[in-house]
Amino acid sequence: MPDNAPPTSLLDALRGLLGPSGLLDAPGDIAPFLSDWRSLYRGATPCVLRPGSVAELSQAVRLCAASGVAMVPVGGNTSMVGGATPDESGRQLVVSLTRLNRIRDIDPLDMTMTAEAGVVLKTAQDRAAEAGCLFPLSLGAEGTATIGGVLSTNAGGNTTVRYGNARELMLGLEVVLPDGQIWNGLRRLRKDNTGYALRHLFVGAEGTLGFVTAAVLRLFPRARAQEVFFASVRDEDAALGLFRRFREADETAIRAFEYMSGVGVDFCASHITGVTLPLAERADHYVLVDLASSRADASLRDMAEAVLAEAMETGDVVDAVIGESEAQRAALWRIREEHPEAQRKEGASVKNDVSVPVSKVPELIRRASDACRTLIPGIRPVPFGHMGDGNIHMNLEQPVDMDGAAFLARSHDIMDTVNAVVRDLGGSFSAEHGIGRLKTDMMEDWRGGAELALMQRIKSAVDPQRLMNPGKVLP
Ligand code: 2HG
Ligand code: ZN
Repeated sequence: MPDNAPPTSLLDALRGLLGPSGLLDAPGDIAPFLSDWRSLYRGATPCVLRPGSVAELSQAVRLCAASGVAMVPVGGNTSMVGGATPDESGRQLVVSLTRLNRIRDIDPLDMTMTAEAGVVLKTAQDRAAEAGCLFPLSLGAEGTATIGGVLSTNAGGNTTVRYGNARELMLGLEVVLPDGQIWNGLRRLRKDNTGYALRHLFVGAEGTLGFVTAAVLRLFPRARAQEVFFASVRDEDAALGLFRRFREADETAIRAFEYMSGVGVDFCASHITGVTLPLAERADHYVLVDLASSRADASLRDMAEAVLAEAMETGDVVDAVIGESEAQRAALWRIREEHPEAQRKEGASVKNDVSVPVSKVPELIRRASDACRTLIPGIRPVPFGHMGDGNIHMNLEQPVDMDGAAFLARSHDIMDTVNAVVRDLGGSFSAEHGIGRLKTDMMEDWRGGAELALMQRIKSAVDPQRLMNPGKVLP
């Protein structure tokens, strides 16, 4: 682990290179970079570098590498696992890429967009829409998360079921390597079998192998029809059954298929202004389905209504509401998107971002909930998320009468309990949020042996001084 403190000469050289707007060292300016979104960690750093160009970043990295000083890349700082927070030593330099925020190119014929790392995800979506296209990656933090961050973490979100996760939306990359070299792999080719696909190394590496500075992203035809509905369902199996019905009716139409528990929706209705249950009766299980088509006729609505009617006849779906306007569709989505905030307002909670084969989702929810109730009586399971791709946020809320800190002290027991079920079902302990700092100690157990040894060798080959985001991903 590198532990060279940044010498004053390095800081002076960086200040000279980046100018006053490119190096923040006032306590008020660096404060937002010292803790993560969930406030799990509190780190220290002498300064935050904000290069204004890829060339500046490259030179800054060369200087840091020459002094053996560690660097922590950060985009929108929305990591759920402390992936972009420096450690407590005060020796790691934070490098924010938010000034690299140009969309370099949009090509509606190639269906590609070349965007720099600091472009906010929502901006990328909007710019694609202005060009008559769709950039489909969509997640709760899209107003803050950046392209560099979503690629570095291989973010998934709501639309993975249809469009894949960030990796599948990336055709080419530009990277500043740990020694400062710039690798320009910004190719926009659908076919390019020319040796190892190096771009895939950096996606999901969480900044431990270098800085993603720009990417060629895939665009899609924009939707001309959209239907969003919110339904109460009999149980978890009925939710999965509905997914199957839609898949059989038109697989390409399903843009998102999200599950929510009654408890989670109750939290949203009580804590989030403007959110109310859009159905007459409360239920224990709900789904939100987002369908889209590039045809502008009524066929999508007809299909949705036919599938719903069929599922209501069998009792799988109890009740449903279809959004009749853009505002109504957004209001239905809000019930789902406000889950993290509602959970936070309700009290202390432990997050488990896990995945299992889609067929096992109902069993995961039931078994993990029961096991946690046995572990801590009164605990409130709040499973929600991306049922259509097998990624459930198997979150647990503290018992009403338990002290929040005492509950959080049991975090490891809770995670172990959920993970035992996940492992038994052939799943993963981290589906879309990554490893960051929070889950490094699970890597040995889950990915040990040849797999982790190979990761360590790749790390040593690409970053021999181990300067890039130390303490993240690899134990
Ligand atoms: C979501 O799907 C995010 O809303 C956050 O991945 C999940 O807060 C969570 O556990
Ligand atoms: Zn999620």
